[in-house]
Amino acid sequence: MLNTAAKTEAPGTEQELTDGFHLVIDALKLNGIDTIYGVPGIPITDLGRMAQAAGIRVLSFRHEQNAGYAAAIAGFLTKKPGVCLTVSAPGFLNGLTALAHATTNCFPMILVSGSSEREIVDLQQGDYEEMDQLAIARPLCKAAFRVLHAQDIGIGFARAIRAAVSGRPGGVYLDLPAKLFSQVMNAEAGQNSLVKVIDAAPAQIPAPSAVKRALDVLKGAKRPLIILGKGAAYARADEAIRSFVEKSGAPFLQMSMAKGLLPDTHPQSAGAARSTVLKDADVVMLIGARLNWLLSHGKGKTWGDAPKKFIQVDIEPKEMDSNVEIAAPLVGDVGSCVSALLEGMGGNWPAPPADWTTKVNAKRDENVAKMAPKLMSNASPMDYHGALGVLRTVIKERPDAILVNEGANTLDLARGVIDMYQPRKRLDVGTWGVMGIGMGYAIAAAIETGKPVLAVEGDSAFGFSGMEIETICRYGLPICVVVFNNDGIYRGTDVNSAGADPATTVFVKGARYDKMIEAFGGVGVNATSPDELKRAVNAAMDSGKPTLINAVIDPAAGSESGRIGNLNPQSVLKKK
Ligand code: OXT
Ligand code: ADP
Ligand code: MG
Repeated sequence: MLNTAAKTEAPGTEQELTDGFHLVIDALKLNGIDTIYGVPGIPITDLGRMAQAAGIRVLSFRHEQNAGYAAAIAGFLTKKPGVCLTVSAPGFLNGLTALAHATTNCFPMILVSGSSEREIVDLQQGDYEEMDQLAIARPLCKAAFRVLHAQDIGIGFARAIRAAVSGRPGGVYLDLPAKLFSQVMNAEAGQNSLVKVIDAAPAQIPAPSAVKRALDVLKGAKRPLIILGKGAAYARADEAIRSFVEKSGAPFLQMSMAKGLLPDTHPQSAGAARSTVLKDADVVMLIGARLNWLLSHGKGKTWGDAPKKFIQVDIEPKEMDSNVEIAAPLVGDVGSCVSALLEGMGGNWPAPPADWTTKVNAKRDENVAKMAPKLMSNASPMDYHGALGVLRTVIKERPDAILVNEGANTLDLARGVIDMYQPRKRLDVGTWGVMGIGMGYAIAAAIETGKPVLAVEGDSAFGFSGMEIETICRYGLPICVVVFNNDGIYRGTDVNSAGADPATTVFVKGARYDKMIEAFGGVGVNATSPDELKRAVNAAMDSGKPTLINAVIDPAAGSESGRIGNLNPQSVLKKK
């Protein structure tokens, strides 16, 4: 049942009317969008209220950036565009980082912002929150549209939805000037102007010749490697991917947000032999993964000197040859490509040479054995491995839970320690390494999946979105936030030898983040040992109550920038 505004006052004619408010809501509902993440304010406060009254879930955040991250990850989790609703100018700008993040990470998201009237903006007459938002958004997203007339709302939303989810998913900006909402039109004409998007993300079927070429290259491999990226996780072709990987017999590497497509404990997993497989593989098959900085651009010492052939499965044709020559480009959606590959493999497929898989498995088992004792550490204050060993067990016992993770050491060490068992359960900083995704991701993960969420946060990372702890308590979400508190960024021991100010990377010593959540009625726990951490996390996951655990980590335990310290420029001048 769509909304209509009111009966006409026009003398002598009985007609039902609708308006921009109602048409926006109808357009969203018609296209199955049932959740909005945002921050109220002029000119969209009433839109949020009316959307809520019409049965759309409207989650109000404390900062638009976090609402935007929630919308972005909602898109990744649901394959429907996540919607972030903001006020004009400052609210819009706060949402931009998330819009750009969604676009960079190929998450479907629509940033809907109220805006000033064109006639005032174009004459720069100094409106309330005046800004040419559409022009500013356009370079940062996949597509950007503005709607000026109520009868165009249907088309506007249809274009935004299709742009967000078709082909390579990404962020879309939709600009709604304030006066649009109160524009009135005939209700029937209004309904007829709405568009239910048909086949918004059409399958992109690969060319049979490309499938054959890819299989020929893979068959010729002596040391094959399959790399699964978050595009493969997004594609929701889990069964086909698993069957393909297992049929190939090749070792596989899962990028951070692809972990769990196959269990990290799978016999073909090479996650714990990363350096070896990247260096020694002679054929590398990328499935929904880019050869960007996370894979050292496919060249240099990470990849060793031995010549390699790359096969790449990607929905974006322009991704091919982005960094190195792709010998077998396979353009299409992961589901269609992997199904075609499976079909082309026929009944039996030659296993990779045993000397390769034996070597990889030996290296993996050696690294796992090396790490094992570290995970038993009972040090207090805790070191990273002791604390992460606890959380590794929690996720193993609760594979349904969603793990949100950000920080530097807290991120990089958790990635290798916490095995994932199911797809789309590990949500983290992604391609840009963005700090601040934590609470928005945790909220959307809880809302969109109904599953319990464990957010493992560096204390600095948590600080970017920590005020959303109130949002989490307000909606009573089953989110357990564990703040790895090492008193600072990377560690808490840096000293400023030049004066009284603290060093640039340290925080208040012994801060008690657990006290924050108590202000909003949540459960706060201070954990100084792995045992205390284990009890607190399990209690939180069992209770489903919003919980914040301040995990006291040794301030000296971290390293600068975690595992990417090499990216820091070094001054060649002698330190004064
Ligand atoms: O094979 P080898 O021998 O090489 O070993 C590898 C694996 O085989 C092995 N491994 C295992 N061994 C045993 N068992 C198991 N299970 C296992 N699994 C793996 O381990 C090694 C390493 O494996 P890994 O991790 O897979 O591989 P590697 O080599 O690390 O992979 C390379 C990369 C690049 C793919 C990987 O490192 C990666 O994905 N890195 C992501 C890095 C990233 O994005 N970091 C976040 C940004 S850092 C920085 O920018 C920060 N800032 C600045 C800032 C940001 N980002 N944003 C904004 C808005 N403002 C500012 C800030 C402020 S981080 C940060 C906060 C930091 O402070 P916090 O307090 O939050 O955090 P703490 O550091 O804890 O204090
Ligand atoms: P990771 O960081 O995990 O390696 P990236 O974000 O670098 O992953 O790469 C994801 C890739 O997946 C992008 O190039 C994107 O075009 C591609 N992609 C996203 N969705 C699909 C899909 N459904 N089918 C095929 N490729 C996809
Ligand atoms: Mg820290």
